[in-house]
Amino acid sequence: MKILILSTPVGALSSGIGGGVELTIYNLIQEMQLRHHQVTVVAPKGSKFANANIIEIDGNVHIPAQTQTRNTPITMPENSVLGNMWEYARQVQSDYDVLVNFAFDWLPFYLTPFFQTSIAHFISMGSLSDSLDQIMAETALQYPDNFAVYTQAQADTFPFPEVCQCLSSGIDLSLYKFQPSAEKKLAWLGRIAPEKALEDAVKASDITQIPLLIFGKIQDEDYWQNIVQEYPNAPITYKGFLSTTDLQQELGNCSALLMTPRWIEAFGNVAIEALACGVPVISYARGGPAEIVTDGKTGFLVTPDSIDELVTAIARIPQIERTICRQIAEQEYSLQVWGDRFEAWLKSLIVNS
Ligand code: HBI
Repeated sequence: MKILILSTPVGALSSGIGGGVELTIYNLIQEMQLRHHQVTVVAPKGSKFANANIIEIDGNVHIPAQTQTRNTPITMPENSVLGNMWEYARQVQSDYDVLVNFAFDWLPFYLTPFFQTSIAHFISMGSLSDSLDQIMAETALQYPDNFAVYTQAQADTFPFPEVCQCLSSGIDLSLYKFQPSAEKKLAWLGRIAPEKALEDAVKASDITQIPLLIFGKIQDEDYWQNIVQEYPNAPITYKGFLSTTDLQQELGNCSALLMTPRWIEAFGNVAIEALACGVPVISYARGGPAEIVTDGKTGFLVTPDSIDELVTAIARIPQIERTICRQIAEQEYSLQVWGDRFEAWLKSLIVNS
């Protein structure tokens, strides 16, 4: 297949602003190239990925949808990078068998009927706005095979769950080394922004006085500063936005990963990264992580927003077998298994002209 991937307009690939969708796009490129498909990526200027064919597009990035309210009108910045990306796609579409959209934005959905080449829409978050839900639902009505998500929990947040293909996610397990034992440290991993509720993990660290290592891009500086000021005695260390190689080394040395999503996390790639290192996951029973973690086996699922239950679960970490965590990652979340599902979906959309 000749595949054209259109990235998120919120930031350049490898900036970390795109969060989990950056990892998904990177993995898709690797997996499809392994399968001898031709892959080209259209992304904002400054995007860079190892061994990927990236077409960099100029223009202004979009406001992250999760910072808006449900009825915020759709905005198109002047010289929108998204508009420019899709103008490029319009011009070259006949060179490709399928286009894959990763933008969580109004335009690509609206454009679907105007394109001759099939557009596969991969939705990377749960429902965030009424106007986006509406344009997606209208498009899904006409193109019911063209919508895929990570999890059923994510699909259920939209008015069209019945047409969503749940592809789950996967990671390159060869990049993650299993560590059979760990120090008495906790980890938190992800974009540092309100919807991820880092403050809950910091509070749990403050209560237990167990060191908490924090990894990820600081997307909201004020939010981060408020947490630091509110919990001066919490034993937290900000480790930065590390490469996978460095991240997995540090993460694997932790006794558990804390996941505290305030929103319906579409998947939670960080959960399978932890499991791949043998690290149990303690998460709010909400969204994607609730479908990834098996309570009592690969970690613990606690009542959403209950810090007391986080603390109780932290005391139970020794009950989890770290080898089981790695085994589950290998059985359920390898790139091969995920790549097969994604490839089958794309193939199903190619209209042999
Ligand atoms: N916001 N407007 C907009 N468009 C996106 O593609 C987008 C976003 N916010 C976050 C985001 N993508 C990714 O970080 C998540 O899909 C993972």
